[in-house]
Amino acid sequence: MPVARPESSDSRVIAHVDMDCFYVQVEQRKQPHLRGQPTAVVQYNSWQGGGLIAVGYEARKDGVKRSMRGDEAKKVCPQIHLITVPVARGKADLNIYRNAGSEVVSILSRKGKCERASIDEVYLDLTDAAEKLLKETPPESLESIHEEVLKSHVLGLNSNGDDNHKEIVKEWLQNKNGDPRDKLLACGALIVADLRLQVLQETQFTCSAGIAHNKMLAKLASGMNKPAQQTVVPFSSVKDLLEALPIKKMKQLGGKLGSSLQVDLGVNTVGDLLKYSEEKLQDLYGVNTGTWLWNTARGMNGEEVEERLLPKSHASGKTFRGPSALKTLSSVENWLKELCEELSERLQTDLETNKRIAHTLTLHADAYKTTDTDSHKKFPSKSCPLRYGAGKLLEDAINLFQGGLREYMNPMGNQFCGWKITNLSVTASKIIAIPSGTSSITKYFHCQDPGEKSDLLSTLNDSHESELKMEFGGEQSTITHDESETSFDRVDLSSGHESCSTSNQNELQPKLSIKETKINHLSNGKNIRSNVHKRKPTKEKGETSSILRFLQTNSSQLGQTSSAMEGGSLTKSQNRQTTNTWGYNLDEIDQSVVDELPREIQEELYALLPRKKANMVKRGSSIAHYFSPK
Ligand code: TTP
Repeated sequence: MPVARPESSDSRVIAHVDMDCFYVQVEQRKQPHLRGQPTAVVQYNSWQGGGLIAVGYEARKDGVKRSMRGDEAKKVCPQIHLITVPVARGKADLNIYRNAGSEVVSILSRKGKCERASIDEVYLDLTDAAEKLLKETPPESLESIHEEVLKSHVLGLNSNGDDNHKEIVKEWLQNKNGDPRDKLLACGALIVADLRLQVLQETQFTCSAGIAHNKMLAKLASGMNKPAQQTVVPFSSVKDLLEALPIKKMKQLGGKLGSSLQVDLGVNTVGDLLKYSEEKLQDLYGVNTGTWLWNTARGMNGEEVEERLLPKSHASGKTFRGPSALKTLSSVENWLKELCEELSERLQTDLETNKRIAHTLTLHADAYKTTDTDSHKKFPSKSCPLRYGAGKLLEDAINLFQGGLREYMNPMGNQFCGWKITNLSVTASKIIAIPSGTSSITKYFHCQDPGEKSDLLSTLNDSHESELKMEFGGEQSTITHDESETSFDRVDLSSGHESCSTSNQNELQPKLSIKETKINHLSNGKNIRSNVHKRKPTKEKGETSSILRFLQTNSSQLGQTSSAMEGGSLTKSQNRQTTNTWGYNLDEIDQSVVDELPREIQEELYALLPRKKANMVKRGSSIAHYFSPK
């Protein structure tokens, strides 16, 4: 459901950069003889030549489309080169594309806040850089402007690609009397052109970009002139741009909401929305969505660019079309094993490389019933706290699948037959960076009685290697990633998480609080999960259920006893460990050290010690200074 956010400022400079026919470019870099040749990348599925997932611009000129299969593309363009995506574990391995995307992100992030939105697109907030440029070397002071900037498309300028195009664009860029907001966009155009050239020089990839005052408009613009071009949306051109834009082309309106606007209100273009008041739209679609629609019709969007260079979640999935649909529990389990192994590898790599931990595992499936006609019922997505290691992932994924299947088939239905699975995926989400200073905490756990090894350690360490690798810089495993082999086969980097993150997921997510999730994560999933539901929902002072358990202070300082900690959720050994092994003086915690902790833990600390906060003094540079064993 779209969320309306107040327009933060209409003088922001936001760019959306999208790689051109990305997988094709990656393959052409690998095999340079394919450059300039009609080329397409096909799925790992040889039926009718495989489905096309990326089509080069030379092939597009010959009429090849992404909706075609290889055989059809060959008919339309006999000289086309069809490259099959790399394969691992019997399915597509998108590793090479993901790594290429990372190369690009590292370049694009040089000039401002950078949000990696998918495998091949990013948003940039270039406001600061543009303001600086405007102050120090405004475009009108430049003697010459790079060709790449002059080739920009500026919406609302009547250049129509004529011979004077560059002259007209130059005039706009250097207009001393222009709207100050346009001047900032002009600076944005200079910066983006420069970044795109750097991408080309350093990676050999071309990309296209949209430059506007907000994310929504920048995204719309980046696709308007492809490949290898950029489009600027001055404030004055927004109304014309949206007036004729088909409603379904707008981000977040491609689905049910867009259909409802069409069918129920007869709204076909974004401009058609202008005739509805905000109140009316709120009446029809709720306060948030109503306001969001009202803003959207006016080109207003307050969404911030989030600083994020890494994926928000990892997903591994596979589609089983036609006769390959899965019909038995054992075939589902076999595939879940493959998917969980792959997911586990990627989680380990993320942990080792980026020191990030995922907290939620979600299973999605598409299914139909063979026995009745009521096949519209969706297979419910199911989530649980994520435990590290392929074995545990598999165990949990199987449980989630069985839970989903029971619901899907109804409690009375026969769960062992009468269904077919056409799509299966496992997703790891809620990925949080381990604060830099805390990596040593897990090392200390190694020193403890092996019989009392914390479950945090055992989850991190399920493969018996991960933590050691993290501490001692062991060899990294290869990132392997795959998505389902359908048209939705997108790498899972976007905030929207297109392939797997559905609204369904949220609805079906067990209603556990953050605190409860942490308990599950840190403890033995099954036992603790059942305990969690028995716990009082309110948070009691002194009750520590997250990483704080491991960092338990001397009970005298908090006036907290181990029985307060038990709260039904800690195992005996964990209690012993936390009370006997760890000690620190809360009065001496340095504020900057607390700042290193994840936000929820900070909040927990402050909730425990509201009055201590002010007393925190500088003590050491790492959280480990405070949390070392006695
Ligand atoms: P897109 O950015 O949608 O398309 P593209 O980069 O191939 O082409 P364009 O120049 O029009 O932007 O997708 C990026 C990559 O994601 C694409 O190269 C292949 C992959 N992809 C899939 O695997 N499945 C899909 O359904 C889509 C749309 C893309």
